Amino acid sequence: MGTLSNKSALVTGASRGIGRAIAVRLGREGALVGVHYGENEIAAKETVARIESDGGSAFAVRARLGVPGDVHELFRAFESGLKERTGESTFDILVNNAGATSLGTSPEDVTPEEFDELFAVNAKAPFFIVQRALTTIRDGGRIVNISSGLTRFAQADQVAYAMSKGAVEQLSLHFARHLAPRGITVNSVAPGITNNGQPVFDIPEAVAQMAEVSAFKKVGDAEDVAAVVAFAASPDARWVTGAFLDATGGTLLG
Ligand code: NAP
Ligand code: P7Q
Repeated sequence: MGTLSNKSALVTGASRGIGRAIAVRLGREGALVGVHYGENEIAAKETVARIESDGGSAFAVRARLGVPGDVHELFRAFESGLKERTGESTFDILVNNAGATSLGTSPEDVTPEEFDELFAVNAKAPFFIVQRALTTIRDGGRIVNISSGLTRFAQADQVAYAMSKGAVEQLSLHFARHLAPRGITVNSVAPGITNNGQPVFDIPEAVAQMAEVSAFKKVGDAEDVAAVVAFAASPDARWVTGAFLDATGGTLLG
C-alpha cells in the first residue's frame, strides 16, 4: 500500500519534465492521477502509460491555460475522468506545476505581451485553479504550487518570470491561512535548474556551466523535485503549511 492509496490528484503540466516526474511519483504512491497537458497529447499519454506500467491509474486531461475558459475546461475534463473511475468528482491533491518559461530577455526588452503571457499561465491560472478546486477538494487535502529558486536568486534576464513566481508564493501563503480550518495544506516547492528533457541538457558544456550554481555541483533531476512534492502531498506533511520548500540542491546557500 502506497502513502497515497485511495487518493486522487491533479498535476498540471504533466506531459513532460518536472510535472511528468511528479505524476509518475504520485501514481507510484497509489494515487489516481489526472495528467494535465496543454498541447502535447502524445507526451501526456506516455505519462499515463508509465503510471499504468508501474501498476497505477491515471488519465489525461487537456486544457490550454492562460486563455478565457481555461479553468472551466480543465475541471470539466478532470471531474469527468474522476467520476468515470471513482463515481465521485472530489479529489485530494492539486499540484500547480504547468508553467510558461522564458529563455531570458534583458529587462530593457521585455514586452507587455511576454509579461502578460507569463502572468496568465504562471500566476492567474493557478489562482483560479485553486479557487475552483475549493468546491471539490476534500478536507485534509494538499495543494502544492511550483515556484522557482529565482524568487530568491537574482537573474535580471528572468525578472518577469521571477515576478510571476513571486505571485505563486503569495498564493500559497494566503490560501494556507484560509484553508487551514479544513485541514488543507498549501505549500510552494521551488526547483532550481532541473533537467526537464529539453535539448540543452544533452550538451555537456552547458550542463557543466548550469551545475556550477548548485551546492552539489549538479543540475537537478525532475525526480529530485518530485520527491519533495511527494512529501508535501503526503499525510506526513500535515504540520507544514504556507511553507517555501527549497528544491534547488542548495543553489540559494550562496
Ligand atoms: P516543461 O518541461 O517546459 O513542461 C511544461 C509543462 O507545462 C508541459 O506539460 C506543458 O504542456 C505545460 N504547459 C506549459 N504552458 C501551458 C499552457 N499555457 N497551458 C497548458 N499547459 C501548459 O516545464 P518544466 O521545466 O518541467 O517546469 C515545470 C515547472 O517547474 C514550471 O512551473 C517551471 O516554471 C518550474 N521550474 C522549472 C525549472 C527548470 O529548470 N526546469 C526550474 C525552476 C522552476 P504541453 O507541452 O502539453 O502544452
Ligand atoms: O536558469 C535558471 C532558470 C531558468 C532558465 O534560465 C531558463 C528556463 C529553463 O527556460 C527557465 C528557467 C526557470 C528557472 O526556474 C530557473 C531557475 O530556477 C534558476 C536558474 C538559474 C539559476 C538558479 C535558478 O534557480 C535558483
